[in-house]
Amino acid sequence: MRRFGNGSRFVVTAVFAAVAAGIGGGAARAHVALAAGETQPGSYYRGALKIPHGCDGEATRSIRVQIPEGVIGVKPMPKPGWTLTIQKGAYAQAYESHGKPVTEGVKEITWSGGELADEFYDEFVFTGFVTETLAAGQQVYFPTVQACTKGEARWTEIPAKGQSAHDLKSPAPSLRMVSDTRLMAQAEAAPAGSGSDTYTIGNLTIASPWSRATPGGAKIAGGYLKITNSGSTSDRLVSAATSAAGKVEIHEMSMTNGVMQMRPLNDGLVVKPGETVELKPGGFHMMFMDLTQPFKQGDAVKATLQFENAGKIDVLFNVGGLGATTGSSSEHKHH
Ligand SMILES: [Cu+2]
Repeated sequence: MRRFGNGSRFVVTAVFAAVAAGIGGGAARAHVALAAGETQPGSYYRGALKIPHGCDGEATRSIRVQIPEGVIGVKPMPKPGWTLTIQKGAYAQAYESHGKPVTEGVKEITWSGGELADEFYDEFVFTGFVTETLAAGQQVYFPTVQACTKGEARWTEIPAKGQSAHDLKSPAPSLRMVSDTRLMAQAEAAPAGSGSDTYTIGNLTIASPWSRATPGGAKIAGGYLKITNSGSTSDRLVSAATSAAGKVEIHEMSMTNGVMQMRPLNDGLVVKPGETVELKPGGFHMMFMDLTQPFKQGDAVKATLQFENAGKIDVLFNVGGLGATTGSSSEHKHH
């Protein structure tokens, strides 16, 4: 009964919201927006501005879009029947692209001189690189002015803190930064495997460390292994480090509200006496972050594990293929 009550209240709220939007005028119509509203920092992005209609029935004659800071190397796609102009400018900071500093680039694109009837739909496309100065969870905006035969529509509103884009009449097209944890979570769903390398330090045995090749542009990779404690006291994997990654975290994965999520274990991972703890896809794992270069199949990534009692030990993570479920099939480059 309670559930039902909540459900109907939600429906009522939704109806009110729709009515309110109607009063606002025009807001009930589709917005100018980006076809792909999410991307990963540190990756190339293809932006397609969707133009669902003109201005109050008038045909669209030009589209002008501003490029936000942090999106560099932008190139618009020419469009038959439209004149393309770009405005370049200095970036607020220098970025690195292919090992070279970049300080300026396209800040504004205009497609003009064409005619897109109110009854028709079209897309205006550009590509660019979304730098890692943008963080997951962050949103950037591409204010767009749509000029029509008569009048214009300014898709330039940016939500204030605590405000949602849904509250705005003419929101600027937005792009949300996502981390590739979702990508990882998918990979994590693969079954566990095992390698063949074994390391011993004190009372601990570390078996078959392995990882997976990283898909293009991915900056994180999982690390898997088994730790067996044959001693009589507890130990703890405190941290790990490698020159192959900016940092390494120890993660736990869990289902929360039907969504696979991972969180760092800031106190490390305890291995009780007589126990084996397995770091595997879908469970505890190490997360190599800010990779200095992609992990390729056949690589052996050296990392130092730090245990509270047993101390430090260097191990090699054998990198399997993209869909690898084990490191054992990969070449062993050591010895
Ligand atoms: Cu993780």
